[in-house]
Amino acid sequence: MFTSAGSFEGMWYIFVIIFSLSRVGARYENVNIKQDWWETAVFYQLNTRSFMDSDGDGIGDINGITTRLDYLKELGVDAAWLSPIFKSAMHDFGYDTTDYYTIQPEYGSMEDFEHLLKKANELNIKIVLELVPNHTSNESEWFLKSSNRDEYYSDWFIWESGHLDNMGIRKPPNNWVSVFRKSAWKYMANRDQYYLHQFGESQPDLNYRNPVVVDEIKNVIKFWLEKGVAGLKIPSINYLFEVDKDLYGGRYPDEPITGRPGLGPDDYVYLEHVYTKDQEETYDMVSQLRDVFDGITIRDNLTRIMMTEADTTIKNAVKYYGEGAHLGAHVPFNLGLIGELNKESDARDFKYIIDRWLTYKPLKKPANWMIGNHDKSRVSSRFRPDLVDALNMLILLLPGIAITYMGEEIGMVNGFVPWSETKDPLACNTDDPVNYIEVSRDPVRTPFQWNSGKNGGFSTAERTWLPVADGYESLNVASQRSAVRSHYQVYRTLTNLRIRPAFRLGRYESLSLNNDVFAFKRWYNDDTYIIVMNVGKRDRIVNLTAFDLVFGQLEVEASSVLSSRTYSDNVQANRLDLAVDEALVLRMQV
Ligand SMILES: *[C@@H]1O[C@H](CO)[C@@H](O)[C@H](O)[C@H]1NC(C)=O
Ligand SMILES: *[C@@H]1O[C@H](CO)[C@@H](O)[C@H](O)[C@H]1NC(C)=O
Ligand SMILES: *[C@@H]1O[C@H](CO)[C@@H](O)[C@H](O)[C@H]1NC(C)=O
Ligand SMILES: CC(=O)N[C@H]1CO[C@H](CO)[C@@H](O)[C@@H]1O
Ligand SMILES: [Ca+2]
Ligand SMILES: [Ca+2]
Repeated sequence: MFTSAGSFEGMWYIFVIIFSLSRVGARYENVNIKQDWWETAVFYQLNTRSFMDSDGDGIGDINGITTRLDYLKELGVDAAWLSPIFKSAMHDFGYDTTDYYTIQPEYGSMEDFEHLLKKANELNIKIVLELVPNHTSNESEWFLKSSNRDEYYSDWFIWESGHLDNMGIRKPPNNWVSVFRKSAWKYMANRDQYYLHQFGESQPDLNYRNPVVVDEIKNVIKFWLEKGVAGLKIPSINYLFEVDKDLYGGRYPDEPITGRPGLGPDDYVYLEHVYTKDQEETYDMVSQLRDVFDGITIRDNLTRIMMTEADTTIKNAVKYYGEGAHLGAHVPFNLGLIGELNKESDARDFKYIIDRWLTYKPLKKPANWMIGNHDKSRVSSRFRPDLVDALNMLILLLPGIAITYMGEEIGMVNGFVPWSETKDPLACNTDDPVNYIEVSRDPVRTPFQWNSGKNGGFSTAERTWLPVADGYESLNVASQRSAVRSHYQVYRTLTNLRIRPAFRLGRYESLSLNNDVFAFKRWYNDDTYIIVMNVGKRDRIVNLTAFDLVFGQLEVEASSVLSSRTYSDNVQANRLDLAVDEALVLRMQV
């Protein structure tokens, strides 16, 4: 449904036509620039389980999302990306799929999902789903058949025999360690072999050297695109392939030891992952999968996008854009702001990490910016609550695509989840009721805070799947919506601003004005903006005339919640005082 050509008519391209007189001389410019829907979109990552519970079982669901689409519209979101909703054994909350063609029953039915698509389509909000292709669940039919050596499925996973040591004890094939700690190999008695799992024990890796597996994954992609989703997000894409064992006499080689102090052989970072990550074959596979998206794009005359996530080096990360005719992902995630900036970062670090992506990415491809996700500590907690507005200014006003993890628009903080209620397998695998907190991802997955009512308005249940974070009585959508100044109000102002040509099409230049103040300029013809933020620990005075052609007075378009400035105030370019965490969007007056 919703795939017939023309049903998205009028959204195919945003035409921006600007006639303007240049300041020097009377040169007449006629700019006609085509932008496809996704190239400057605001994406919103919804953790399905935690967004909105419609039936009172304490677990978020699809109908819950449908009832809150108007909230996304109000925020200025163009596309919602839903964390995994396919049928799952739920050991890793959807990242362990049992059936790629079915919806997890506790989230709803296929009809519920189709209804969501229809409603979203009416509001002009695109829906992107998450597909986890590196592994299935150990409870998937594919894996169960494979472990029973079913002829068709036998070679769908990575099976190895291991060996007996000199005491006659069975040992795994090699020293590989899983991302979730301990050996990446698990013995299955019925097959008398080990299977590889790069993540949890319940997540056996699929065998991408088997063309039948590749075909099946392509069918899954087709199935969901034909249903009408606007794209798919694929996590951990750089784990798809392991080294070709035929190059090593038919045995997977040990990975070298990093030699970093304080680590044991159970720790993932104990090893250098030269044989299990970032293998060269991955880029060709991405290009093959991209062809499936493009096939449907052409058929329906509506671009379907592929978003990929790979935690890797900058040079590997930008390879996912593809090269020449060998196209890669539309949106290869830029994890720099999430992974490399924190409360200790100064203005130079901000400039370095932001400019790095723009430097390495292919010139004509759009950049993308995200500051939070379901795996990393909340922005309020990882930085400071008062820096939330500055960081939202970054992701929404830098050139390209913006991606917000739900709750960052109101500055939600990490929840506290006691050991007894801990659900994240990464935390449970520590077997450590004290230090689990350092790796647990539950605190960023606590229920969304809608209002000051029971369970923050998320659910009517007695108990929610994870406890609602403390402080929800004051930190919630309802209170920020009715406040004159709030993170929510700033976020909405920013999504409105980014529609202007200077942000959609304009050029970019950045400066660290000193160690504490980062600033960037966006401009299109005569329309010039400066976004300036004090990320340091003391008040500073800066001189914005350090930017070329910036002088005189600037007008405030947006300001962080605690700033002394408000909309339409004027500031002097050559002398601007900024309090700690203060951030401003300024427009040059001509
Ligand atoms: C594709 O859609 C756009 C916008 O609706 C339209 O202008 C264009 O003619 C369409 N192209 C084809 C081949 O149908
Ligand atoms: C799947 O793995 C989990 C975690 O190791 C285990 O508890 C469960 O019994 C396994 N299920 C099957 C069907 O092997
Ligand atoms: C700001 O910089 C400009 C250009 O370097 C300089 O002329 C001006 O005096 C500076 N303003 C202040 C207040 O220092
Ligand atoms: C950022 C991201 O998508 N992380 C996921 C990577 O894959 C593992 C296992 O599938 C998940 O647990 C992570 O959440
Ligand atoms: Ca529910
Ligand atoms: Ca793999």
